[in-house]
Amino acid sequence: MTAVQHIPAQPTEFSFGPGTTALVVIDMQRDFLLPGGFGESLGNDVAQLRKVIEPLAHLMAAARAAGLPVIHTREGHLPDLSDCPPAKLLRGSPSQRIGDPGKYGRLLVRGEYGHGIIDELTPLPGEVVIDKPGKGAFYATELAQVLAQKSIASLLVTGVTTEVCVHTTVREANDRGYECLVVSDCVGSYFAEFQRVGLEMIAAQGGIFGWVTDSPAVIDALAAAPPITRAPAHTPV
Ligand code: C5J
Repeated sequence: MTAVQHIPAQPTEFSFGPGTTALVVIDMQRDFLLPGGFGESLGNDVAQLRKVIEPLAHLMAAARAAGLPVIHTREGHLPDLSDCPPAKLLRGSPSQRIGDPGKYGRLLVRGEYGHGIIDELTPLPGEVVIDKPGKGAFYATELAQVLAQKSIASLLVTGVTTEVCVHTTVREANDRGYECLVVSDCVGSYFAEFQRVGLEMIAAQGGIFGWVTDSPAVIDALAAAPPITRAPAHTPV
């Protein structure tokens, strides 16, 4: 077990054991971040999300250097869309729907180019990539088992979008007993207001389901952490 480290955060300092902490990178996929993907089909300006790439690349490098597991997620569906409920498939009036042919293959379909993680943040060999059909990374995935197997109790949460998949995942994680620190400059929204309020919601009410800080604070704490020794398995609730 490694010594507990502390990161300045809202609403209070975040305490974590580097040996029981993972970096989670949510849905940094071409479909959300490149023009012509699923995100743009919903009428969004993908440039809003691309601000996250550079700070997140630095944070991923720091996490890897410190020995933290980096766990990536991808939102998407089977080619026959059997895991995409009609409520999701048919909602709204997008210019294109999930499964339609797009600039990077069928939108939000596993195995298509657009479903892949952007080149700048490509997972390293051996890093876990969780494919999820929903917004939360725990729903219908093996994430809880992966975290238990790695003895993870705390999550540094990054990715897109702040108010949708990041929020849903942090809420799911909180209910399962994980302590979540959301890294403000490494999460992104298509909407500036949702970004601001989404972060405020996490840390409000004494940290109702998590903590919030920025990547320089996390990188400083990781750099100061002693070498990691792994703890026994954490059992999620
Ligand atoms: C959305 C996500 N926004 N990854 N997905 O549909 O947040």
